[in-house]
Amino acid sequence: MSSLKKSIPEFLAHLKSLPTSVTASNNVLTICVGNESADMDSIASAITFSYCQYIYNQSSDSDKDNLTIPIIDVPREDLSLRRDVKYVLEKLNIKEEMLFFIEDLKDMREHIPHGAKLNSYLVDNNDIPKNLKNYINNVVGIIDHHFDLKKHLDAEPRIVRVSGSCSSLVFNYWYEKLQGNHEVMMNIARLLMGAILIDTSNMERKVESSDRLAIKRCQEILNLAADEATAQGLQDSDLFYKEMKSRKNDIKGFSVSDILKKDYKQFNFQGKGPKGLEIGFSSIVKQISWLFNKHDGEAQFIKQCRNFQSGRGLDVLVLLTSWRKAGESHRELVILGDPKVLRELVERVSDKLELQIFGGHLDQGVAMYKQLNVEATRKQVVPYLEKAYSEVY
Ligand SMILES: [Mn+2]
Repeated sequence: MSSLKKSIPEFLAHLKSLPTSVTASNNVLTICVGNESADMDSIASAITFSYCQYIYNQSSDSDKDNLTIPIIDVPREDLSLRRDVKYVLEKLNIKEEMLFFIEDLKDMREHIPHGAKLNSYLVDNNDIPKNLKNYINNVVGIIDHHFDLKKHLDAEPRIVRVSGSCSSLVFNYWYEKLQGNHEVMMNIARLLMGAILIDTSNMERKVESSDRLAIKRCQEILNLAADEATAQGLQDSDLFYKEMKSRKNDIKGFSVSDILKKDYKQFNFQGKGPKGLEIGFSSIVKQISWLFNKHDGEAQFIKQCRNFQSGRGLDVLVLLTSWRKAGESHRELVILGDPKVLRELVERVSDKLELQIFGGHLDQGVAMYKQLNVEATRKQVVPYLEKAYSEVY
């Protein structure tokens, strides 16, 4: 085993330098993967978890050669749609070529020895992402802040609890396990803080005790940084947040399909029938009227949405827009699909989400609502609609 790779970029470059047959030890290849939206939280959590596991294993005699590879669950070319993530990674000298994406996972799967197993830690997710079901054999550990699907009950750790950001749970887990190892904590604090601040709107919304604890610990560590260069200006979390947020909200120059897939999750809702409902959710950082203006008007925009819908084999496509204006949060919900299905679904979630129609019509297979319950994000909207579906079908 070569010498200890101390920083995150060194660790990632080390992983990249090894052939797959070496990373698979004892006929097992171990990865860590976030959810398919591949947002800052998922990416930061997966990289950090793998890095800390590596540092931790180095101090044990038996596990020294066990490596965990962080996987980002989108194609490599889609990283460019995440301008906030790119900004943070660049700031920390983590280069795109050091990262592993879906294509890399597929490639690894082909190159591990015949009969070898692929084990996965899940972060920001508590079941195997749908598109990876055929690649992953076992789930060995979970840290997540989504609704607990009560699967993989023997995973270790298995931490699934309410938290503004999964990154807070990942930070606290390793902070305790590595007993506050100062150098390692300094490395991960800078990455995880980015995700925590984005997920909690700079510690103003969705903040839980786990987030407060993680941010307090991160700031203590960054304040101890020997010099400005080491902390890279990250002690000023307000400024850091503003820089990230403006990049996250910058979707200028993206095509409609880019906008729809930038922060996207797809599900198959199970009813009594055999087929289920294939449904996609795109979270979007701009108001629907802004999207119409920038993309040749309502008719053209909706047409592109329908193309996206048929391209992905979706029965229903839901756009969840959110933006802030003068300190107030706003949300809209746009739903496309078969009129009868839409009517059944909307009827059952309308009260909870406080929906007010402002465009389209259910009979035409597309309806647009103001969502006055601005606290409900995709994390809540998905289970509401899933429950509605299971009540009817
Ligand atoms: Mn998350």
